[in-house]
Amino acid sequence: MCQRMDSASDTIAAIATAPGCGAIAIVRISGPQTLQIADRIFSCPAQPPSARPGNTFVLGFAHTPALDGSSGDLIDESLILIFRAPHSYTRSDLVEIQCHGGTTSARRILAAAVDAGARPAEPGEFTKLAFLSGRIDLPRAEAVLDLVRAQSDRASASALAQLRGGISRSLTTLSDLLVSTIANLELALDFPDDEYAGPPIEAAISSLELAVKQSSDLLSTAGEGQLLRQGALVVISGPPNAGKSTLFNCLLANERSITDHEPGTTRDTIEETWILNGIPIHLVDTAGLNGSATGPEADGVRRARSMIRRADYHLHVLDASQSLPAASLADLHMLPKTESLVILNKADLGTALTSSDIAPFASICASLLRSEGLDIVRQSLSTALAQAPSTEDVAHVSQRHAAALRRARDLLAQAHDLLAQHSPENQVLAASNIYRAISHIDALTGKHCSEEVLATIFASFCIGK
Ligand SMILES: Nc1nc2c(ncn2[C@@H]2O[C@H](COP(=O)(O)OP(=O)(O)O)[C@@H](O)[C@H]2O)c(=O)[nH]1
Ligand SMILES: [Mg+2]
Repeated sequence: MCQRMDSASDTIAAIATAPGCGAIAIVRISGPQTLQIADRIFSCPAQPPSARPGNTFVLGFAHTPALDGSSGDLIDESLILIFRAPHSYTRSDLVEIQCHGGTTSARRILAAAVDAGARPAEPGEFTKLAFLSGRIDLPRAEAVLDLVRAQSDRASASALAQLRGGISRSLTTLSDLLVSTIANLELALDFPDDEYAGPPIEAAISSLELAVKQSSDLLSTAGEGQLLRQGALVVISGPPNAGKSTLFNCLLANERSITDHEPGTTRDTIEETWILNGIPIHLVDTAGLNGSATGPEADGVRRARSMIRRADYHLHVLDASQSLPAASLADLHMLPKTESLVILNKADLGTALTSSDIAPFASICASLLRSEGLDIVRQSLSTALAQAPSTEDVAHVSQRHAAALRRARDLLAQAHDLLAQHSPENQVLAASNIYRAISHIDALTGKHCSEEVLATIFASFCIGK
């Protein structure tokens, strides 16, 4: 386990709810001084907070710290929830004071807690304490952030599966397998001439095959994990007046972008988040690719091209009622063929342009004005983004997990090949590879990891979590 931070001996406090107008706001306090601080800033009938059992709550008044018998200035009528160590989120004493929403009460209660001896918490510090106290491992701590940030039900289900140990269990199984493999291997290395050295080596070879497979299985969830966490940047492009903004509005089911028969109506890039089958999509409408544009329209075209370069996927709209000018054909062929879908729009006006003219690009015939072809666009986009979406609520490894798992898997595959050569020197090298793979897995679970890694992970949390 990583070394406990000095801050484990501090008592930290933060507003745990988002700023702004809301029904209630919550101030969280945790650490060894929590109950003494609560007694100084919270008054309730009968017993003070510190005399109450854990897992209880009581209605009372939050106030500025009481001094020498004086009761302090009233802040708000509030509820206090008391959690006693080790039965709390951080495993330390913890209270949550629920006051009226808005910004004033919570801010004043936090200030009162700080006056009474608490330190303002850093981002993610409550979850960091939960990790440092051993209550949750690192993948579970990261899942808390994923859950808070989830933009869709699917992303939230994946984060919850990770919070409930989906990834941790697989990593423990893998780590246990490697530890027993190394034990077998060490035995064979200690007694190389022993007639019993052969079977352990063979067992280690099979175990490594299994370990490589387990790593690959976890890694196979990374692509979808990235999609659920970050979403996909889908850019709508095409020549002016083809129906790009009409497509944008149809997909969002919202008249977000202005459409008009006049070319050059959309001058800037317009971005909205849209959830398609649980995948957060950052959908961007762009200015038409007009090579002869000048002034602000030319700026819009530059912005469109810059967006197109960054896109994960392209929806390229063409007016199918007219033949395609050479410049527009050239623009189309700048796009990656496997990550693009062409919408042959305005089919109601005729089909001068057909799918064979734009082969090998995949295309869909549509009349967006009549909402025809939209379902196929949605379906094709969803399939293109998540080839084989997971059907159950499975956890998905993050980019951090994937990077470490790839290193571990490569080391294990090499170890496997080295052992298969049946030479004592290679067996020593193989053992060293397995030890290194174990250390990558330990860094993943947080069993051994640097303060630097932890700081990076928890810095992306919000304050109060
Ligand atoms: N006939 C017909 N007109 C369409 C269709 N889709 C869009 N339009 C019209 O084409 C014009 C340009 O559309 P717009 O979405 O602004 O094109 P953009 O410049 O590519 O964004 C508007 O007058 C739309 O109403 C369609 O399927 N059929
Ligand atoms: Mg437009």
